[in-house]
Amino acid sequence: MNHLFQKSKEVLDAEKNHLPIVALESTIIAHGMPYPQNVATAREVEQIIRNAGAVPATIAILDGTIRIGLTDNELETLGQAENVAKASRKDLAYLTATKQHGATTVAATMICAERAGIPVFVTGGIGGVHRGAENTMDISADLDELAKTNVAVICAGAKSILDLGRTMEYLETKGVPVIGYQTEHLPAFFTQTSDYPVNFTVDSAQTAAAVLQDKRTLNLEGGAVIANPIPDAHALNETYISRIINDALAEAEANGISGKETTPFLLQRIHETTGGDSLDANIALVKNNAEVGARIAVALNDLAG
Ligand code: PSU
Ligand code: MN
Repeated sequence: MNHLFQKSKEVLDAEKNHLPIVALESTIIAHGMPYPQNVATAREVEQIIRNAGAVPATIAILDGTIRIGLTDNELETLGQAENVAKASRKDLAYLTATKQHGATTVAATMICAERAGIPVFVTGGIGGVHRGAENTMDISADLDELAKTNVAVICAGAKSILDLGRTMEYLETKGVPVIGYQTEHLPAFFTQTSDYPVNFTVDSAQTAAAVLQDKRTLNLEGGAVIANPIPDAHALNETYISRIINDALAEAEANGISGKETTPFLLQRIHETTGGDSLDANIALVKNNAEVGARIAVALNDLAG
């Protein structure tokens, strides 16, 4: 760690006491959910992690400092601010050098978590290969980060705004294990399943942790995806959400949306057209991921200790 980083007191105390720490991203707060549900969810997710015996570390850039762990007030600032940059790998050094705020994506959060010595990271969904990428070449930097940075990402799969088949192929090429948590298929965020099998299925947090531990012992660079389906009671109807996603994609194309704007635009449109159903689902799956991720962090910490 160097002068660009600052750990919260809670995180420093956790380190001192050898407690497991779980990293959390901030793009989901600043660009993935509307205010005030974004801040309320961020706080609840942190509490779920504490209740499971781990310590949360939400990661963001504030005034150019990479913060590992935020206070309640800082979460509020991030959730309310309208002009916080979406920070992926390419943006990190610019935002620190020019002393700006940044909300870290999965890719950037993985980098910061690895530098801070945190091996487990919980989010909602990862970025992936976008539909039509054979023309646009729009492939999220999250995938290449998973190829190089050794942090496990607990998520509910990826949204079907993406091309899930190509996303799986890309991860396979890069040697990133996609591990289903009590599921044999890649979950599609709003729905529990998809047409794409995961590489392996684990039934417990202990087995997931054992895989991560051996991956480290084998010195295998890169991360792992642990895909945890949305709880059944909160899953959306597949036909219904597919139609909404297709409409949002058509609208993005008609409006010439591209680059880093694409994902936030699609999330926002889906939220508007489902009248909040997608937001409820999103909140439920993130909380569920926090529960499972914290248990994996505890198990991994036990193995390492
Ligand atoms: N998928 C979601 N919600 C999100 C994101 C993805 O369901 O909030 C965010 C994550 O921060 C992810 C980023 O890392 O979008 C990917 O953006 P892009 O496709 O521009 O790489
Ligand atoms: Mn992109």
